[in-house]
Amino acid sequence: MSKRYYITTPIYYINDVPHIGHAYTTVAADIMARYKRICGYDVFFLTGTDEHGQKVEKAAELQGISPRELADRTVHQFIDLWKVLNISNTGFVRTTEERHKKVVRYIFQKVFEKGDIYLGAYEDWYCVPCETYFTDLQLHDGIHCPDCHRPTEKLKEESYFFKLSQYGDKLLKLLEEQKDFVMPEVRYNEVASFVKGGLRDLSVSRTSFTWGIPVPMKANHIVYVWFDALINYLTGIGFLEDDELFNTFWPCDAHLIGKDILRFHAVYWPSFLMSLGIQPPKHIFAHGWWTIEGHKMSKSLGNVIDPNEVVKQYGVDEFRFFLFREVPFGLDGDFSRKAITHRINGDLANDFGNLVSRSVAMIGKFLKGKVEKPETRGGIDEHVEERVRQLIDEYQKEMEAFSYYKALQHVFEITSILNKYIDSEAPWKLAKEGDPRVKTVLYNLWNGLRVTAMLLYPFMPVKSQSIWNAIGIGKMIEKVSFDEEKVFYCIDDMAAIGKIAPIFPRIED
Ligand code: ME8
Repeated sequence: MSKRYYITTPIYYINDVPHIGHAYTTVAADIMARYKRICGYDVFFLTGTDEHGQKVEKAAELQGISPRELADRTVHQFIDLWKVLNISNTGFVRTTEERHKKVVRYIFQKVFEKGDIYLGAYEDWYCVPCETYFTDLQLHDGIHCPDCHRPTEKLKEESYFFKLSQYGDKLLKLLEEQKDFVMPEVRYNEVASFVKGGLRDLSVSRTSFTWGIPVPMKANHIVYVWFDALINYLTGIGFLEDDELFNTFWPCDAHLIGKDILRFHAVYWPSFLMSLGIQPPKHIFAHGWWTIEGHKMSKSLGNVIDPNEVVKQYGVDEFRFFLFREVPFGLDGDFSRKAITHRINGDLANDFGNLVSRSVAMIGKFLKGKVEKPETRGGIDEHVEERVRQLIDEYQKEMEAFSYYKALQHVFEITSILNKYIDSEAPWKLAKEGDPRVKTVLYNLWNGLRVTAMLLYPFMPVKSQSIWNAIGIGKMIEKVSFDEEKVFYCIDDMAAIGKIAPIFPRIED
């Protein structure tokens, strides 16, 4: 059986247009999906939109349209942005789809029949934007939401409850047995201490609005938007519809999320699944938050970054690359025009772009555009090849752990080694002296570039292909096998390489 990998993004609320934060998680998942595919995995990559709930109902009301109209309008902005960003998702769930509503009703009923959902009454402080209740003790300054700091309102309603309090020990056992269930470690610790603090039953229905999925046994109750939303991870791979697909891909390998929605994914979600007798996901990775030029991104500050604009100005691969080269994945980061310009000019135009153009020019001039298998090899040639091989292994280790930042550091160590190799071996001198080692050095450079482009492929799918084409490789990079390509070789069907336009033009400040 071939290797399988299932990765998801959160499903995004459609009360707002997509911004850099949504792009971040989705590109992160795309990077892993592309990486796993060239490592030989059959990948299912799911994203989608969260279209129910009070927040959406209120946003539609403000615009004077129905929630359905708002959803239909905004969902296209997400779909279009994913095209612009070259997102290679294989599935997309809208929570308003019939196939999803059917799954939610089925699961609610099942958990109810098991005795894990019961009818009770609820009175507490409710935060509408977060769709969450808080106790007096949790409130900030006695009235504000502890998460978003906006005012909460007192709400009393009849409600169905999920017996979350019964799942504390099971969750602790899961956390104990699977130390990488929640990543990175700081988030694992956060979840563990939350669970150790004791869990209260969770309200899983609302009667204060109507935009959502009615509870099967009492239609004036609407299924809590988070109970509804989390289930998309099952709907998307054919739960109740396509057992073969479902059994192939569940349990999910990785849910990628922002740190803001950790508790829903790492506490509630596995508890719902345990109640259903379905295995929990293997990993939940929670990343940090972006600020913009040092400020929190917010509509009122007018600093919300539209990824379409960034792409227009800097290029799609440059944007994708920046997001993961600038900040270790997992930590918070700051987006600024200065920082993205600095990264593009430094890493891409100078270090990598120059390496490509110098190498291509020399292969054109000294070898008539084609590299050949070397006849003589000196110590330094072997050393370079060996070092590159080690760095590829390091890269793979880091990629497996979602350490994209470190993986990219290894890639740029390779470019730095290759740049130094050119300077120290001076192929133009070897050519002038008629020394056959010129072939060896250019062969190593060509191979170094070839593997570097492949290592960058998950981050920069278009540019890496351009580099392969520029160095005479006609293959589609997305179809290759990582293991076959990571060794140094010489190809017979290499196209002769000639002059190329700069692949990474400099950005003027
Ligand atoms: O929470 N920096 O949807 P949402 C980094 N529908 N990432 C950010 C960000 C920022 N400044 N702002 C948002 C929801 N994100 C629910 C999810 S899943 C079953 C339901 C990213 O539209 C980050 O991934 O509010 C965060 O978790 C997600 O957008 C929240 O998107």
